[in-house]
Amino acid sequence: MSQDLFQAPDYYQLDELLTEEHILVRNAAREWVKKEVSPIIEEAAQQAKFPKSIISGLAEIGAFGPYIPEEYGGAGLDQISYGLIMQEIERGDSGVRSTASVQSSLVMYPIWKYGNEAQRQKYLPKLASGEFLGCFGLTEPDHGSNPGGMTTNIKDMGDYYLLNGAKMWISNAPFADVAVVWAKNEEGRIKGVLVERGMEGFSTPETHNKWSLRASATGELIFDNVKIPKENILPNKDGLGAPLGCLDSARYGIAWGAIGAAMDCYDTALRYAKQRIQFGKPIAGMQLQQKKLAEMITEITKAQLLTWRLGVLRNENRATTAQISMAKRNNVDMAIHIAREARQILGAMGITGEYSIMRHIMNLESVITYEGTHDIHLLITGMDITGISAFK
Ligand code: TGC
Ligand code: FAD
Repeated sequence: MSQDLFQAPDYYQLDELLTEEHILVRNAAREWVKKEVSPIIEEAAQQAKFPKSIISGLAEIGAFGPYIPEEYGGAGLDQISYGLIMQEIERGDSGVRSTASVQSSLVMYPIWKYGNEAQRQKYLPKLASGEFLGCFGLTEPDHGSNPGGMTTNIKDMGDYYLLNGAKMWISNAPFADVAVVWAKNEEGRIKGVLVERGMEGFSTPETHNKWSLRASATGELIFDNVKIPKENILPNKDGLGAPLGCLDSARYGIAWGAIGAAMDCYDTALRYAKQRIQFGKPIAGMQLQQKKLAEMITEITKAQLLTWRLGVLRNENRATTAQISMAKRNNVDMAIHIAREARQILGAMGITGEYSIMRHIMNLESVITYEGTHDIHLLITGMDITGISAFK
């Protein structure tokens, strides 16, 4: 990839809405991405390899558990700092942000919120430092948008539980040390189960041939009569609301992350358009290209404002699931549109790995599907404003 010349757009001087701490945290993440992610990410994506070398750096910038209390190894930051870290990481690559999202909001969050003190002490510090990597198993081959229909199950055997079933499309599965798995008990109630690598009957085959999110490893989780010690059940919340609560936190991070991908595409296209001469002048001087660029910065600015406000609401514990859905849906859609337009501004160069845009487009095809599809989030908004569910 060409040298990383990224300059973040801030058209409405939104930095003035941030505290000194937000800016420090954001700038540290921004510098780290420039130094450690940009130089290696294109090759990692081309080779479809998760770049394990970045794990310790992710931990150092506070990307593993940004809002988890410091007593458990987290960074103890607020929700806006969490969002800004996700924005900067996804500016580099959505797959790297995925790793941070899963670790923080889908693994550390449920252990922190739904686990007991022994579980918190055992797992959280190791997850925060990157010594352990985790994954989150909700989706099944036959249950994606409808996770409540899951068939993965646990059976009480007296001294232990027996876990059977399978999960699919699980980020980080191939190398995760611990999996937070959602399974139904004999009463049909969904429980969180901590499954550790090495448990007999537990395997994690990798999913190959992805055209998207190639720098993130995806796999299955297969449970064939896995003996689960009773202390590995998350005791403090059950039902579908437990995994959905984790999704609120991860979807919020994605809303910020998508802005990062969009900013990178816009910035790349703007720089290219100013330099690329056709018909005797820079293409940035052509009305059609200006329309694209002007619409991009308008949409980025609207998304920045929406997301900052959502962060304030989350800091005050007032953000609703439906508000988070709106931001995830809007921002990912905004980013994928900007990426496609930016790609066109670069002409043929836009399809090469010399620039990040094509990789962002392909990544965003996963981001618009996972953590609730574009359509599911629209239905969540529809249900919220009408009071009528259109899912079934
Ligand atoms: P529904 O009847 O609406 O709700 C069931 C129960 O859950 C409660 N609830 C929530 N609780 C906490 N937080 C939320 N956000 C909640 N949303 C709902 C609800 O009150 C109810 O509680 P109770 O006590 O009455 O039982 O459920 P439904 O079966 O109709 O489904 C609703 C629907 C479709 C919105 C939901 O299931 C959904 O969001 N589907 C999308 C699935 C999804 O997002 N999967 C993501 C998998 S993880 C992933 O993709 C990780 S990618 C990570 C990466 O690499 O970055
Ligand atoms: P389906 O649910 O089969 O949906 C197919 C289509 O039907 C979609 O367009 C959808 O919008 C539409 N649809 C579904 N229901 C309705 C309805 N009621 N009304 C109207 N339209 C509807 N899952 C995890 O648990 N953990 C992970 O770590 C994880 N990582 C992922 C990583 C990647 C790279 C990808 C691609 C996915 C990952 N997922 C993960 C799975 C992801 O959450 C699901 O793919 C997603 O929830 C959609 O499920 P599905 O693919 O089965 O699609």
